[in-house]
Amino acid sequence: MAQLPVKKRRPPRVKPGQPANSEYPVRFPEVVVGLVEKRMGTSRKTFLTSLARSRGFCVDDPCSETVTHIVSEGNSGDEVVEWLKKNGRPPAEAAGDGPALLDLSWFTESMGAGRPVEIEPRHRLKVATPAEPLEEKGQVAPYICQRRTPLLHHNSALTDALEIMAEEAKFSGSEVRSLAFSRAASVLKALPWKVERIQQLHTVPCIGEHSRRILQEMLEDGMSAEVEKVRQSERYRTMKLFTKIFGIGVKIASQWYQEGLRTLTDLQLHQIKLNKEQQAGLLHYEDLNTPVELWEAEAISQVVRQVIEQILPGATVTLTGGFRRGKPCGHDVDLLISHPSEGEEMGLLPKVISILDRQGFLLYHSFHRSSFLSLEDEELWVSGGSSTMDHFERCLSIFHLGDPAGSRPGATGVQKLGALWGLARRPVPESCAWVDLVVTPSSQFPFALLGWTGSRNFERDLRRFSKREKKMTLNSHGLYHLEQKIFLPAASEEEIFQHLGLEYILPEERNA
Ligand code: 8DG
Ligand code: CA
Ligand code: CA
Repeated sequence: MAQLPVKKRRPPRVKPGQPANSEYPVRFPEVVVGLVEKRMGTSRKTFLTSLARSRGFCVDDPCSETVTHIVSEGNSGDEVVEWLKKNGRPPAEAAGDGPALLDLSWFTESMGAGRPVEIEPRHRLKVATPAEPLEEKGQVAPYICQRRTPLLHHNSALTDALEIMAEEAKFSGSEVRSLAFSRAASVLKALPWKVERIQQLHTVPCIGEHSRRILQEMLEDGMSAEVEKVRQSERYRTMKLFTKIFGIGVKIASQWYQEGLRTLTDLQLHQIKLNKEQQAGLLHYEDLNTPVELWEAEAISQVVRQVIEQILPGATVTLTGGFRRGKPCGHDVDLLISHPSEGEEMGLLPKVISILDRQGFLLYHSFHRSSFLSLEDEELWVSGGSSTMDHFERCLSIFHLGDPAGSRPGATGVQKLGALWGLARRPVPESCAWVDLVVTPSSQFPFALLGWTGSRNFERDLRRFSKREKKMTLNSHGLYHLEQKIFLPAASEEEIFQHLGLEYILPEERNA
């Protein structure tokens, strides 16, 4: 897809008497390098300056306010701070607020790569007296599963903008670009402080060039023209409308858009063929896109619990997904069903569905038999082993939440749920919600719980971390060591984190 026009950044001012940056076009306006002369010497500094400029880098006096990356050779961090102070840089700034203090290794790697490489801890010079809290100095872990990401954070205007860009990239079929924006949004959610200047992000990982440009616009102008253009575009709005129909992905929505369809009525007028799940999604479009509230999710859990209790006493029903992460509402309800004695859960779900259906709770359901053969099945671990799709017995259903008076004739189940409306403090209109019912054997329960709690970004990185850093495959069925060829059993989520050498992250801290 063609790139949207991007607001041009003015290159930093050149001080009188300094060699001009303008001899070569500036390719990375967000990075301004300052080379510290101490121990480097004048001639080497001149040589490195020319080299950097010929590669499109901006180089300025290390004591200038525009400098974002201060590079030195053969000095300790404290020596550089001292030198900067002597040469006119205020102490607080010299000690690390804003520009990163870097070893020459960052510079040489960047020259080699032909672009500013991401700053890693090994590049940074250690300063004995930090002037800022650690987080401000960029001590942010690179993987989402190593960070605590609360539901409420300090940077929602910025993350909203990046998430629109991520969504737009997904609508354009670019998963890679979408993920890059999503990762940048996730890292901002984990910062325990509000970003006010782009310079504060120089040591924060996972923020690519495009995200940085958007953030810079947002921080300087309070809005991003590029994001606004996406938000207003007919394509983005139509794609959003269509992909909110359950079972409609980017491919179909995009095809409809290209055929000139723009509204839900257009789909009906053109007699578009839909499968049963999509028909149900379209039929209840409004209701299903009205967020489910926590108390509704709890009422549904309670109904399922009561039905299960009749069939298999001792079975458990756990509310997972966003609600377990502390969200007050969600797009659906994710319920995990299990039983402490392995095997007892087999054959339970069809019976539960049949009772719920008889009692008038289900407006739609589709049952998926377990496609799980055994843990020893190599396919589950080696190729595609960390896919988010799992193999549990499962039922996707639309729950009728009914009306409080139970006015639907003969719908006793709805009346029962009506009694549960007692949980609500205000009148409840007739409504419905998607409910995912998933059955897991008890030995896999902790893995399923971890997998279904989300967020999707958290799960993706947890699996990426397991594979890359630990040579293990993690999915909702278990954890497998690819080199030792052994399974690592766990009785709780905490044990899974332990196997992976990670600090335990509470569900409420997984809102990446
Ligand atoms: P929301 O409903 O509150 O909007 O968000 P959510 O609860 O975080 O998202 P979700 O789409 O309901 O997904 C919940 C988690 O379930 C998510 O981390 C992905 C995970 N999940 C699995 N296996 C499978 C699977 O086979 N299909 C789907 N759709 N999700 C799965 O672990
Ligand atoms: Ca959910
Ligand atoms: Ca779900």
